[in-house]
Amino acid sequence: TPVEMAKFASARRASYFVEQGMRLGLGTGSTAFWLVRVLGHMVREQGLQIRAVPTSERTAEQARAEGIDVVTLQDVGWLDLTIDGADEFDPALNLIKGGGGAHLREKIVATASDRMIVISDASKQVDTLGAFPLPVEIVPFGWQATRHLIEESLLGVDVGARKSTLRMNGTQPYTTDEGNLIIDLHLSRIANARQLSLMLNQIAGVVENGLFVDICDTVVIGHPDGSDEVID
Ligand code: DER
Repeated sequence: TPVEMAKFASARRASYFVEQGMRLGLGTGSTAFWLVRVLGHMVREQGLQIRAVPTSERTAEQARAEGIDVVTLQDVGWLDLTIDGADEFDPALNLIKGGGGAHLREKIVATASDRMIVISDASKQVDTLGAFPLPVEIVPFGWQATRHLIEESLLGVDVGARKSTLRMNGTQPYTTDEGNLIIDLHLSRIANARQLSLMLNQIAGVVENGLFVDICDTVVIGHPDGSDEVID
């Protein structure tokens, strides 16, 4: 489909930044799916040698199946490059991530990298972050109280509408790879992403939020016709 072609085009262009011997962070989601496919091909057909740190169990499984050398962040300590998707990116290349429920490990891996490249399609490009629900990972202990504290904190910032939902997986609450829960914040526009991110992470029980501020270095946008554009 056109959207899959756009995602593939973005992943293919991003693979040009992968050098022999790199320690690479692998993202999570449907765009990162194509990155793992492209890298698997390069490993099997072109002798690419990389050590890859996945940002989720599902990316780890896919990467192993592709024949990619999967290691832990503990094994390598630091990464040369992380390539991951995003739910939204603004002109400053700040992101909302976490649509796929993996933003905690994604932010750990991205910030433990010399460079972060986001692979995306045009639907993720926004002037102002906030239309996409902002995921917040919280510990299960007393989660209703934590959710109430989050909602209360939003009264003090300019985010337009504000409603929170517990992310579900069928009839059960969704649990992350770390065994935590996710509260999705349905806002309208985030006037100050840095302020909101810092404020959310101060709340007891909050582990991490999906705002990536000053983390992404480059965004690659793929298009359905197979073309791509790189924004630094
Ligand atoms: O959950 C995540 O952070 C994903 O990377 C998300 O931001 C992008 O997922 P997509 O490539 O399936 O749109």
